[in-house]
Amino acid sequence: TAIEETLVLVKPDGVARNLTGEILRRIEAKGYSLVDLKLVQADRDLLAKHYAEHEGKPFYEPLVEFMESGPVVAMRIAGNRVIEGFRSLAGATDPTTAAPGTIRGDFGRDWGLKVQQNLVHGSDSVESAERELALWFA
Ligand code: DAT
Ligand code: MG
Repeated sequence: TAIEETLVLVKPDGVARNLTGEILRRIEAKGYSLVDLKLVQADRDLLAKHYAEHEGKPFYEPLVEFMESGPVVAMRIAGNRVIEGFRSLAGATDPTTAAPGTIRGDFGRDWGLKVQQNLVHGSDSVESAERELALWFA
């Protein structure tokens, strides 16, 4: 087995649309465990560190502005292969093409805004998860 922990964020659009419970319900229904959870108003410094890999890309500024536009729910989630497993629950980055049955596929769509408002973030590797959990649950 490979028991892992991952960082899940319910982004400002997910919190504003009252989807936090539905997202957590899916995580728990899959059998993953909630280890820690908090509502956070992220500041620029935290978001710059969180999204350092995307600095300089055309969507970076609108992404950071979107992420600081309202509170996010940060969750520490544990389970066997949960990093890959949550990415699978979340679905593809673009909510228009994310498969039905996934969080982004079922609830997300292209709102015609500058940045994809795709409801959730999930760490993409063991290294990212360790780095991101240290940032959000310092
Ligand atoms: P993911 O969130 O699926 O890991 P990512 O790490 O590549 O995707 O990008 C981080 C976020 O940035 C993503 O959730 C939405 C936004 N984003 C990514 N690619 C984008 C693009 N081409 N246009 C607009 N926003 C984008
Ligand atoms: Mg990513």
